[in-house]
Amino acid sequence: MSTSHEPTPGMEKHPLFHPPEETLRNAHVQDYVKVYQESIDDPAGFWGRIATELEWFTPWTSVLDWDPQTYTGRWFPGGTTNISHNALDRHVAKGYGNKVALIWSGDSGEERVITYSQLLDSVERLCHGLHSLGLEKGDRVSIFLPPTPEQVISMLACARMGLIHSVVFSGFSEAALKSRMEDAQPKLLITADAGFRRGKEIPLLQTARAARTGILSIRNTLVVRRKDPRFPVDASSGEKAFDELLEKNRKKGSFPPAPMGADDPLFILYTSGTTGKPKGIVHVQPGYMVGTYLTTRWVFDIRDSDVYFCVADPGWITGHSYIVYGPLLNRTTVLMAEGAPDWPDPGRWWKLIEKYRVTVFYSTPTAVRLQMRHGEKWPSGHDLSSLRLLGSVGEPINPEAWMWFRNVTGGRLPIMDTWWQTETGMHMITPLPATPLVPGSATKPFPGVEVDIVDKNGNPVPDGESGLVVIKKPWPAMFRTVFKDPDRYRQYWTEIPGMYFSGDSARRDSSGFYHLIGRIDDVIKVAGHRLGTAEVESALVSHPAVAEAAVIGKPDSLKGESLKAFVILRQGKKPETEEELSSLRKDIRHHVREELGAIAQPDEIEITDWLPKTRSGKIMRRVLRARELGLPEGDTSTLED
Ligand code: 6R9
Repeated sequence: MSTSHEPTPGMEKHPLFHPPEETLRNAHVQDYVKVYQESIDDPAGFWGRIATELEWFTPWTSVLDWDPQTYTGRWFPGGTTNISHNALDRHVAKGYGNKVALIWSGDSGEERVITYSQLLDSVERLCHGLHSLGLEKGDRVSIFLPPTPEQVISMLACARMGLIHSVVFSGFSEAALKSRMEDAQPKLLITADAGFRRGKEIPLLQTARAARTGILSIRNTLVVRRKDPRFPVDASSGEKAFDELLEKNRKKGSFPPAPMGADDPLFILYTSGTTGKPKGIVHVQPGYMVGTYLTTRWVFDIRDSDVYFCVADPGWITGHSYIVYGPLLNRTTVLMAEGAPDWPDPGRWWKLIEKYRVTVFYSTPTAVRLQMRHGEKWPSGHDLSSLRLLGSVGEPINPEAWMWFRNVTGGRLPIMDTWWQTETGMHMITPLPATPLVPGSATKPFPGVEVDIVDKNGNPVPDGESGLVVIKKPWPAMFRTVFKDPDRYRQYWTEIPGMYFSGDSARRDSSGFYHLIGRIDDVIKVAGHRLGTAEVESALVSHPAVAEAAVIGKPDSLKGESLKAFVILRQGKKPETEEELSSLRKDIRHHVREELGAIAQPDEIEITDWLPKTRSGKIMRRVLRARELGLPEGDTSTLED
């Protein structure tokens, strides 16, 4: 086998990289081909064996109960378990209570270190507190917090009691938080007096207070006093201080974890789809637990000595699966950073890696490209020798960024380019540390996962040609439903009958490597954040000057994709001067920020008199995009004039 520095020639247009000897020797999975084949030949045997590595209160009666009529996969039916028990108590009982669970680095450099025992203690105290507030299994709790230990504690406490958490990214606007809560109907909202980013204060509580008005299901708001430990909460509207609730329950002792079965939800996470309304993706405890446990273990080759750093925010699925649940299930020391990668300077993350001797670094293509712009002097100014594995997620990573990431971290580390989705809950197409790599390819399916590239009718397309990415068999961390919207769940399985359709396109090369291309639906990934064009359009048309709007994604050298909006103005709203035009554009951008949040602001706004539409009145974004990018327009026979 060649060494890490010697690419194997002849592999399509990219070199093939092999893992360093040390990685190969220690990898949990040494022989991918064999393990994969076995997992596909006997999926129940495979997943069943993995599930026994975790603790169950009652054993399952079968591994999978699949209903092809409703596309419902019940994993480990008959069994009960609890993900917080497996992420906390299990380790403490085995004598790892003093192991560090969380290292937190705040926006302005504050540090907190929390052991597994301490984390369990906080979680149990919060459970007692939530119990005293009358919360019961199945109740929803919305969590609108910055990435802080309290966010993790809140998620785990909900999981322990069987409450369904719905974490809302703290960068979202009042309207975005409100619409998610209107759907989830939580009994409790957990937020903070403030968040911080680039040294600036973010008034989370103000946003939360405004968003909760009119949502009658909410009885209490729990306020983390992140900025001011003496901040006066408004008791008259049901606000309570998070720290006081924990303090009050200091001596209450353990809180028994609720037994959670195959149908019991762990969380709802809202994500963008092709309509204006985000979908509440529901995950259940047992299957999600097994899927995130194993993928974290095998993809990152977790060992007890690891310090694992994932740059996501728990407000997104990556944070749920690969900051909180997967790593803690594996008894990992997790480094969690609040704030921006380039504040106070572009060395922020590299400095953290050096300081905490990080071994596994899970980042994003946009962050890598941002670091590329700042230049090699930032990573090279730090001792990164502790690193042994890298990861990437959220969007395709271009080979140039892949090579840069590898080169600035010593030129020998394997990069796990993990393809997956909010819906899949866990990694689906991903390298393992011991498998060969092609820059820009997520390589091959994870064991137990059956992927294919097909056409619209579900027929496999030949290798080398692009097609639609489908999953052909159920997998443990699959989502259970779309909250209150079973039809939308069904659509995932009926668009290409009998298979789960991801919305992505890709091609598989002659060596079986998958090359992800991007979404083929009206979902855009801007800096790895998932946005629906329809959501942004409905925010645009709610501006008083806007009559109609269409949004497309354009290739962007930093963010992967950027947003361009085409806008038809209402009669009489047309600006007369350049100055008026520029101030109107600013105002529209600001309006979208207020409606959805900063991540959804269009990068470009073009005022137009015409939008391409079908005869039935649907905007043909495809045509707009082709014109914008100078590409062939494809079939325009349905175009109106
Ligand atoms: C985990 C996450 C899912 C969409 C997915 C795809 C894109 C994610 C990728 C990737 C290429 C990768 N995506 N990882 N594309 N290579 N390694 O991002 O979930 O926010 O639901 O987005 O992200 O387009 O369909 P989510």
